Amino acid sequence: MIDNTSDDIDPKGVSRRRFITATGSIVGAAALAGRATAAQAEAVLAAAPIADGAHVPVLVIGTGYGGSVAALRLAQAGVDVHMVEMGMAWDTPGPDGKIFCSTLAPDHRSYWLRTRTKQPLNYFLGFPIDRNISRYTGILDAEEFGGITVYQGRGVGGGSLVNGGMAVTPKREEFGTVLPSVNADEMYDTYYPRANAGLGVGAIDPAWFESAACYQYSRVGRKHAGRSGFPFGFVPNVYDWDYMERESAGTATKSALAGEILYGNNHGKKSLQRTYLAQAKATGRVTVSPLHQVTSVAPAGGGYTVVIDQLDTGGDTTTTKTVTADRVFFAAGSVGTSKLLVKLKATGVLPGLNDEVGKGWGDNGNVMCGRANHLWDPTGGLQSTIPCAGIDNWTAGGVFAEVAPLPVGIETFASFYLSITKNPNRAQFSWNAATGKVDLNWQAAWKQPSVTMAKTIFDKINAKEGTIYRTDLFGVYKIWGDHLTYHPLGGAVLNRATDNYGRLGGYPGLYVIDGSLIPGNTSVNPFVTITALAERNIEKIIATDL
Ligand code: FAE
Repeated sequence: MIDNTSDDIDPKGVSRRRFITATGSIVGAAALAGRATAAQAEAVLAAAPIADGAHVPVLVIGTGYGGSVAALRLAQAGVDVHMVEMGMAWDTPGPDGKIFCSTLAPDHRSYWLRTRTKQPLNYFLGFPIDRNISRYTGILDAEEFGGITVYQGRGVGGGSLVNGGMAVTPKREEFGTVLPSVNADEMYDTYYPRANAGLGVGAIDPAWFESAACYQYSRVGRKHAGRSGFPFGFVPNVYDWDYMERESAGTATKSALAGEILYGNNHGKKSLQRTYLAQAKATGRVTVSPLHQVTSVAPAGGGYTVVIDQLDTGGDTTTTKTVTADRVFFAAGSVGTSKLLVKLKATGVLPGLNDEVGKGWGDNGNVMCGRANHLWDPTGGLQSTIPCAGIDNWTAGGVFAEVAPLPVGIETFASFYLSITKNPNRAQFSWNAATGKVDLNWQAAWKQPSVTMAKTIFDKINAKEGTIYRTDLFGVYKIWGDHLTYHPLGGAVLNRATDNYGRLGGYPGLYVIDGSLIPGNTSVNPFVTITALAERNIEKIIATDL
């Protein structure tokens, strides 16, 4: 039997079992890791919790892609910005000397206010692999709605803290379906290049790829795709590829090669803390309040009154603050922004928001599956957590399937895939007065089109290779990971809930600037498009509104 009990570190003190067994070595490890993680921490914005009663020119709700672009560009234009983030700063090493824990040993740092992990891939060899953890304001939120679990990053840097770093610009010919009201020439000439530069997007060295042990799983994926006639290609990423080569050579502390990804990367990944937020910090005009959650935004004499709960690491409110802001940017992510706007409209705080608010939400067609390879086709016991390639059958079959790692540290003979599909279903957020919460009406059955599309690739590969699907990764005899999404999009769709630049009609000075603007699907992984759209919108807003 797999041991599901936790070896967690008490978030308020020192480790239990680990302290006793590893006192000597942990000190050395902390000293080493502390040096390396200091570089990571250096770039983080200085936390300067906002004072009750404060007035700020601009308040940004959330510190993910949209929020970071807005903060940087406004600061560069000479405006002081305060960012409010419900998650932690993630700038201080824990008792083990590391800021983030690995996927193989999730502890209290892993999940947002849970006492048991909720791992996306939650079974192995048919056994459940979730484990007990201490309740803490951890980095990954597995937010459960009726028909779907939505994974989101929590902390200064938003989703960039937990994501796979795949930085994909949609194909030019698909853009009309992604953002129909946006001028594609402007996006491809100006804003996508600006976003890619700002994010530090790079590509793997193809020669190194051919020889790297940690990408055997991708080479197997390529071989199988090719033999079934599917187009296959490299995918850009924000991971520092030179650093990964050094990890592989044994000259740098391992991160992607040590199972770090879902709960943060201690080295190597260029999260927003190292890119947009580091630049924002350099302006001297941006401050941030971590562990602060916005609950209300109400009009107040030309500006807005913002109510904010300050949280402790157990998730309890320690203080409620009321501040005022001339302008407020909603950048709380697709779910966070939609929930706030739907609640504020329904409870009469912002009654003039239009009826499109809460609509047009999609899961970017996410669905996962694994295939069981033959014993002569191993995928490697060492797998980089950073995906670098995918099967592109979007045009013919509506699927872009990334060849994903299964970094469990042993040979599994499995190929694993996260597919983005052209799922047409869209859900709506609504206020539930009885529970005082916002619901999402996504139905579990709405994933079926995604499964059907993904099967156009993997049924064919299985037939060609004489292989079968893995049935032990998402439950007992369950093939499809069809209960979740990593890519929530929509809920305050551009040119519908807002004007064509994210302005909320009827409320001058209120803006939406995150993934909620995008109507449910980007045909590829979404954060480059979220960043590029934010670059486009903030440029217009600075030029015309300030
Ligand atoms: P986001 O980055 O989610 O930031 C919103 C921030 O607002 C968060 O930090 C929240 O904690 C905070 N917040 C929410 N509500 C409040 C409130 N009321 N008060 C204060 N703060 C609040 O939004 N995308 C890719 O393109 N490539 C990938 O490889 C990829 N892999 C992923 C893997 C995982 C496991 C996950 C979860 C996501 C992945 N994504 C990937 C999706 C990507 O991270 C996501 O689309 C963006 O982070 C969304 O950016 P936003 O700016 O919309």
